Amino acid sequence: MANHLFDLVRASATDPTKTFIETETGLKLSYGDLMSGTARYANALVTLGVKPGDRVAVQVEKSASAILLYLATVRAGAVFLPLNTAYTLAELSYFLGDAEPALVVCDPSRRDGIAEIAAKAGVPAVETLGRAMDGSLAEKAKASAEDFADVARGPGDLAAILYTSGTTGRSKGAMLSHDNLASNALTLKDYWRFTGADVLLHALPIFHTHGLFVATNTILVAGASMLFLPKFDADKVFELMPRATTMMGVPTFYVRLVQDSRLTRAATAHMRLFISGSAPLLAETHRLFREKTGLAILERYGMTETNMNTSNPYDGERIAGTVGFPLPGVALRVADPETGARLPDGEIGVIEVKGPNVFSGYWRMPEKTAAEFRKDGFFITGDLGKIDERGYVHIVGRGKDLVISGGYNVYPKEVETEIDGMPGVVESAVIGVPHPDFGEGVTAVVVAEKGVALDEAAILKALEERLAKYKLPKRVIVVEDLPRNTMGKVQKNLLRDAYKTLYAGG
Ligand code: MLC
Ligand code: AMP
Repeated sequence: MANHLFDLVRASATDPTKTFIETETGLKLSYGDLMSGTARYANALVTLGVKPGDRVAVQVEKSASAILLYLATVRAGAVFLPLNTAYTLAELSYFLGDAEPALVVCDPSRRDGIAEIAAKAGVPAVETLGRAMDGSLAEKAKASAEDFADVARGPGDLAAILYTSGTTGRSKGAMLSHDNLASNALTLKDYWRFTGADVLLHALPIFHTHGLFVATNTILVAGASMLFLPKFDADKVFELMPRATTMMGVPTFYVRLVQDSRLTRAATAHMRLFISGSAPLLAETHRLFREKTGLAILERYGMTETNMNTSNPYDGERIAGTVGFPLPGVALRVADPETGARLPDGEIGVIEVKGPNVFSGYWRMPEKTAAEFRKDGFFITGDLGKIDERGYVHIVGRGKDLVISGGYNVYPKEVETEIDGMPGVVESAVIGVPHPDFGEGVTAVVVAEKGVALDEAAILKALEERLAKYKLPKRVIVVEDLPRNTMGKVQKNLLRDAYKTLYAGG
């Protein structure tokens, strides 16, 4: 049966002996193992009652088995819903309640807590999958048959839902179709010249677009290989570079690499391409990297809702501080934020995109979906940018109130709501200010009730139970009041300016 996304994988898995993933423990998974392993997991999913269209929510550590589970979900016609391993039980409860998955898969160490919230959300099944190919789901997969008749899925059918936090209130599940993922993977493979000879150094998490789709899907459709690291670790990166040809990373990876004396032409001699995205790469990082290695980092721009939109060229000039050209098949315009009318090149406006890469909407939120698309089908990214005279797209800021820390999005509203609910707090404003390692550091500016002495450590401790660690403010600053404009709106730009050197010097 035709399964739009998995058929592409099948077509590139021509050599069953070829390595698909090698992990740092030396475990090797070939393309043959991929075919049989995904069949086993797909059979296990069906036995557990997962039906086409059902959501499979997955919060597991990075492993080769986790990739098998992703692809098995696609083969079974179900919808893969990966969740950040940093999410707390309080955060997970919302996702389970909203997505109503048929199955939750979690790390064995988290089973008890997750089983409790899953039961409350009415999720019928909870299974475990550990990093060492262990866990109850791994056992069920091992005991299952190694062939599977793929469930028929067309280009428009859902393959995945990825939650992105909202600027106001609740997280939204971005619904991604088989063709959103397939078309982008094929485009990136060609644009970045991936072939079966490539070996990608994979140090990103696999619960977001960057590590799961941009990296893994591109490798899959090229029939290439990945060296899988559990997380970014400069020692391991230098150890493996002589065996790799490419790496994809968030700017923090490159900030750390350029500070390392081991970064030289010799160390990167085997590498043909370094790609950066998910947050702005400083021109200074680009310059230092080039100076030390002779290689220009290729910066691209994307989003959970849209997959990848633009990229600096493979052959042409890779210009620091720009995100390059719209990818083939992607229509991009810079528009007036109010009207959506296209602005002349050189003018700053909101970036809007349209193409096969763009998602079909937010899960069960038709109004929110409608509000973020123009009538002519363009999606409003909320990023502010301009197009220069050579056609390069520049991102100059964000129209949305969002902080990006080490490539992870933090929506101030979510952190403010938690802080505002604490005893002794009148109000708070959460901002992002320059941070030498994470690009932006989440920072909370808090107003205390009269006579109350607020304690930074106590606020952080209370937040820790509610929010994933990367969302926690790196600093909490207590002030008398917040600056407001005549409309009464908090002037975050003034706060960002006041604290712009808070993290200077490390
Ligand atoms: C970890 N910490 C962070 C953090 N990551 N704090 C803020 N921001 C982050 N991104 C916390 C840790 O919990 C720890 O807290 C402390 O900071 C220091 O940890 P570390 O050991 O230095 O961090 P590390 O584990 O090395 O992680 C940093 C990182 C990682 C940058 C390598 O965050 C990472 O891999 N980020 C990639 C995110 C990503 O994949 N984004 C793609 C989204 S898709 P403590 O208290 O324990 O000391 C997307 C679309 C697109 O955006 O275009 O791609
Ligand atoms: P996410 O919702 O996690 O997918 O994050 C998407 C957001 O990351 C985009 O809307 C941009 O604000 C930002 N982003 C991604 N790539 C880049 C880049 N190369 N430069 C600047 N911002 C980027």
